[in-house]
Amino acid sequence: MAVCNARVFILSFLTAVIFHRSLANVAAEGSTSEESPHRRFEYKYSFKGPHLSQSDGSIPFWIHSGNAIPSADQVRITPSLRSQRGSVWTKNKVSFEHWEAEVTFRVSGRGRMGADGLALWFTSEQGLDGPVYGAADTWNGIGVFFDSFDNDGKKNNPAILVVGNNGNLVYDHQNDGNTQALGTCLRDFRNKPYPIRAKITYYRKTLTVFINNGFTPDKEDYEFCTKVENMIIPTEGFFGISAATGGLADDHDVLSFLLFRLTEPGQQPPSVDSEIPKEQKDKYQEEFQNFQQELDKKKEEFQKEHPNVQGEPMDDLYESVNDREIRQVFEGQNRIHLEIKQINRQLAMILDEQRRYVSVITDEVAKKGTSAGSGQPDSASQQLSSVISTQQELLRNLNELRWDHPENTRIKPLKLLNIFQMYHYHNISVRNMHIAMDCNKCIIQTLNT
Ligand SMILES: [Ca+2]
Ligand SMILES: [Ca+2]
Repeated sequence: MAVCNARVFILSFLTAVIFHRSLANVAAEGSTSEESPHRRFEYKYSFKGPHLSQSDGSIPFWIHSGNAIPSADQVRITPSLRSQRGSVWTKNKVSFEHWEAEVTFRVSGRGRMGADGLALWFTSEQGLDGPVYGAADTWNGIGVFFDSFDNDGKKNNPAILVVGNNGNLVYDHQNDGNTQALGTCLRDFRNKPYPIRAKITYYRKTLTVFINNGFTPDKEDYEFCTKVENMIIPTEGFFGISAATGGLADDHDVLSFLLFRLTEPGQQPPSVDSEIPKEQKDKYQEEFQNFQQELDKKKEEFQKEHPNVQGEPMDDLYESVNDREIRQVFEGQNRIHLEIKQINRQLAMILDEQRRYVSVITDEVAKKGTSAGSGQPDSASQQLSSVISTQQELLRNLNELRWDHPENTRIKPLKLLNIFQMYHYHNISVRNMHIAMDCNKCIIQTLNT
């Protein structure tokens, strides 16, 4: 009897477990479409400052070729010289089913137009050198191109395009890959106040490109650029960034490349230890220790050379060239803004004074008019009337000027030229107002004598 009871108990327990699990599955399946995938940073396929390169000029886990120059806080893929080609590639192949890459870069040059552009790659082989933005043609995989130069003259560059290739396609450079692009969007990515950020997601066979156009310091300010569905890419391949210049030349600087492995919700992301063979782990450990020792040595040297700054946080001591330029521009704008505010206050004071003078003059004229009796107006009072109407005109202009003031319209960033023009205009106006005021004083004195 006891055995029978136990069986019934086990059976009902199992039924409950199965029922519960199936409910859980239904819930999980119903919600997978909204849940975002698990995201894990992959340092072996990434680089970023402030210690991007090692003392020998190499980038840990990456190789660079051509004219690329790695430094502590960026990789200059090409300098702004004619006919340059450079690239960086992961040393090892990546075989993630889903991934996301975040790339931060600047394309800058003195010309109104630049060339040729920058490309992000995921390809079955490293395209170390070649004619497609500094990398090999007839690649197998995908390229996301930031095409600066308008080769076909259709006025549709700078543009961003996604081009897939199975190893047979020759890139149509002369037509800016027009007929080969699987997705495209127009974005001017050159000479922006902040670095451009591109986020490329390959998830469930869909490739999506988001762009942060470098107008704000907000890192998450991404806009949708393009999406390619049912995109088949090699199951394993190398990530790369390449760039090239032509007759025109831009600096193509990459500040960071960060790779994330995506795992669908409900699936267990593989543990880090299980996927790295022991010998490789030892090698990385050794590389890391060397790097650490070198860093400590550098720190010591720095502290010896700069005994005064010991103990201060290291990050505060440095400022990159770009940070400095942006800071200077903003400080300059701020100063001009304050000056214009000051001028506006002066204008308000002058306006008040003008009103007072006009009323005094009007009173005086009225008095003289009554004392002269009801006869014909003499030439003196006619002159005074014309002075008064001029004064009223002046008052009206002043009022309009105040309402045109940037305080009322809000200064738009980077319209420095306009602000300078406004500044000079206001300055001249203030000088004229002062002359007008002196003139008023003369008139009142004349009237009183
Ligand atoms: Ca082009
Ligand atoms: Ca074009």
